[in-house]
Amino acid sequence: MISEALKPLVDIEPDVAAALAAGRPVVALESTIITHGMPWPANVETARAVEKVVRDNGAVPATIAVLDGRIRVGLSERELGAIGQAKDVVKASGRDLGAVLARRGSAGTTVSATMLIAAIAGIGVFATGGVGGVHRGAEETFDVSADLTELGRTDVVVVCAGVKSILDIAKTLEYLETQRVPVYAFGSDDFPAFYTRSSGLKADHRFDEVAAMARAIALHRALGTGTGVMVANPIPAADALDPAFIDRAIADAVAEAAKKGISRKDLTPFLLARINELSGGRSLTANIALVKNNAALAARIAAALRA
Ligand code: PSU
Ligand code: MN
Repeated sequence: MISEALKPLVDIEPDVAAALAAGRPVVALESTIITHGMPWPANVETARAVEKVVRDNGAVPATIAVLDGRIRVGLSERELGAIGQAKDVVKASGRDLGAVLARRGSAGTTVSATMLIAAIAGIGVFATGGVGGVHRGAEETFDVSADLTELGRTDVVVVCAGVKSILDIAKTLEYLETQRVPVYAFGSDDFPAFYTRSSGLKADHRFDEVAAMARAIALHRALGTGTGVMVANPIPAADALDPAFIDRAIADAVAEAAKKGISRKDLTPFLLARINELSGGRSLTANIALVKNNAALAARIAAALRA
């Protein structure tokens, strides 16, 4: 539900509004991945390709962002191109939205902000690449992404490829358990690690069929816990990276960030960019493949939930 105070500041794109009104499947997409997660022009090409994958799988895509002080649910091709190149676009998690709107700013929305906006717009399924999590060394820094607390309080299904080992994956799974967020792995016993199909840790629940997973999601919602669901979809085998290769790039990037004192909201974008350089672009290629794979699954889940 969009509150009266917010209504004048929210634009729902006509295609998205029509689908929501008719009960047809809609998939939300985030925009920090465009503004801070990938370099131009791959960011814009990917954003457009991901929207097409959602359409090809029977749902309407709604890329969410803040543009010039307005919450936008669904962007045009031109707008996707513009935010992918703009320099004055900040990274906004849920807590930043009020301030960005008040100063009529523009922002890429993180998983937490996108979940919040999707929920008020009535969109229940959201696809992304990787969610934030508990960072390595969090026992010192307390760096735990707001994505995890939002999953604990907002009833939106987030389809991701697991979390990458820039994070402490075991602590991230513990935190999700504390937040009462179920983790459903698709077609795997293991919780995936973004660039690779397994983190070496088991997921709580495995589903091999979209229909069965949608049934579990519907029942989870019926229980009224109010939490989201994390769907962890392993990267396709053909696109997965060699674990030793990518772990080295990640370890080097994490060490460099620590040496340079990079922290807080700058840390994840720094690590993603550095890993892309250190891997000679292979992390970006894998990232693009897994986001498309997640968009297709999210569209199928959204369709199954409507059935
Ligand atoms: N992981 C990625 N790509 C991304 C992000 C994470 O592989 O673009 C972005 C997402 O928008 C996510 C955010 O919500 O980073 C998390 O940031 P932080 O770790 O600062 O909470
Ligand atoms: Mn953080």
